[in-house]
Amino acid sequence: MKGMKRPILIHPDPRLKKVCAPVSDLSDDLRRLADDMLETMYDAPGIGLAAPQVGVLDRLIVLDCEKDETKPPQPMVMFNPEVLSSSEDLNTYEEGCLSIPEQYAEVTRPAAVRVGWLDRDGNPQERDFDGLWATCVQHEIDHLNGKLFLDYLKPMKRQMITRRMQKLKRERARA
Ligand code: GNR
Ligand code: NI
Repeated sequence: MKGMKRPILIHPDPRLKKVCAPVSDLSDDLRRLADDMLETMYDAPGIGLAAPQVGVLDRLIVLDCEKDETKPPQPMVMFNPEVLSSSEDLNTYEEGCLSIPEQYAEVTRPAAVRVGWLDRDGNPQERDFDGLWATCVQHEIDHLNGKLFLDYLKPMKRQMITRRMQKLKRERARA
């Protein structure tokens, strides 16, 4: 159950722009990857993580948006997640991304979504999400389609953040 921490890719990286491949057989390797992603997410800390953020181009996301530390954790593992329907009403959240550290921007998305996926045993699941869970699951599914929250911003702001990240990566490479 307990996974190992993996390094998180920082934008810009070509792997964060790829459309990820559907998972066909749920192997032990894929379940281990899910455990590693949860470990990496909790360690960061973050509320979600998509496989491409650790360099694996498979359709797998993990999330836990339970913010109340007095409640038990609610880890979720979703293979091949799909938005089945979206509410007409929208919600704006200040989003961040573990692949774009310390940069935040408001993004507007459907306030509620119905999502279908395969759980870690390969059983199909379907559930409605709202609030932070709805925002997070949409943010994670975007990652599987090579999309970052930056893609919703005005070009000027996107370029400013991308330049900051290029600088951060140069500095990290020197250190
Ligand atoms: O940890 C995260 N926080 C967050 C806050 C608002 C909207 C989306 C997110 S997801 C992010 C982790 C991450 O980068 N997942 O891909
Ligand atoms: Ni992200």
